[in-house]
Amino acid sequence: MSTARIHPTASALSSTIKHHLAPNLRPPTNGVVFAGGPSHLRRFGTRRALTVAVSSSSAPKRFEAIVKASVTVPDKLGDCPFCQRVLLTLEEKHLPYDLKLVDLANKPEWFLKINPGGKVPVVKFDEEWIADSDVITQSLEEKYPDPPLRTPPEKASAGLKIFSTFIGFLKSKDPSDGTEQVLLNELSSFNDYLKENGPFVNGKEVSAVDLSLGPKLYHLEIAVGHYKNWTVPDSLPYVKSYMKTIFSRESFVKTRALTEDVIAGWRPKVLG
Ligand SMILES: N[C@@H](CCC(=O)N[C@@H](CS)C(=O)NCC(=O)O)C(=O)O
Repeated sequence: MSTARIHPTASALSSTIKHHLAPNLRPPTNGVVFAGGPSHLRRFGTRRALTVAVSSSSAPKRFEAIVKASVTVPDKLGDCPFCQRVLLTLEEKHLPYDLKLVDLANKPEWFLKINPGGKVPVVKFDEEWIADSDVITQSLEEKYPDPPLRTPPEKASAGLKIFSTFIGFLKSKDPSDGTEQVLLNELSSFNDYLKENGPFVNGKEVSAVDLSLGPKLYHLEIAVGHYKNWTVPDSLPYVKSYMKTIFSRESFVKTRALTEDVIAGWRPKVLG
């Protein structure tokens, strides 16, 4: 893993976008950090107030997140569900960050120096660049456990096969090859799971698995809607309501890809 010593030059960056916290959530700039767990969070109506304590060790600096750039609109976030997962985690944990957008069709040299694997997302964490959404989100959970987003291991596999079965159906050119039914079976199992355990995977509160699954379901909805004229059937109301709830979350609206990018992103898979 490369370290933060490798720095992209300003001109080499495709783009940097500042993301600001709501004023009442903005960390002070003088080494003061968000402190403690839920006991430090009090709700006033729909607003969340944070009690702060002075500390120099774990101040939440601005994270740098290297993510996919839009291919349809300049300087916009692109359509990578793994990038959105990481951004959702930062948002839900109220951690400030700056985006560095990378054109994946023309990867800049500075990016390949940071991550020779060439994949996004990559996040600068404790002066080190870390790749892979699994590793990044786990590191964030360990370092910033409040609010907790951990999904208990026994629930972590809920909905796990939806993404791969969606891709199978999307790529399929033969309507009778069974890929639609395989996807329906996975969605149906997830519907049963949510009926018993919902509204989120871990019950009442959103957790890490929802932040991973939400962007994938968003891609599913747009891509199969566009390329197959297909929607999640009404016979799966818990899945439909789960999607609606996650897609309308403030963090999701702020980090979601443009519809045109999702459609463009899946085109090679559909045509290939
Ligand atoms: N397992 C990785 C997957 C990341 C991934 O596949 N990212 C895609 C964009 S959605 C990428 O960077 N593709 C560029 C390439 O393969 O050249 C994660 O969870 O972060």
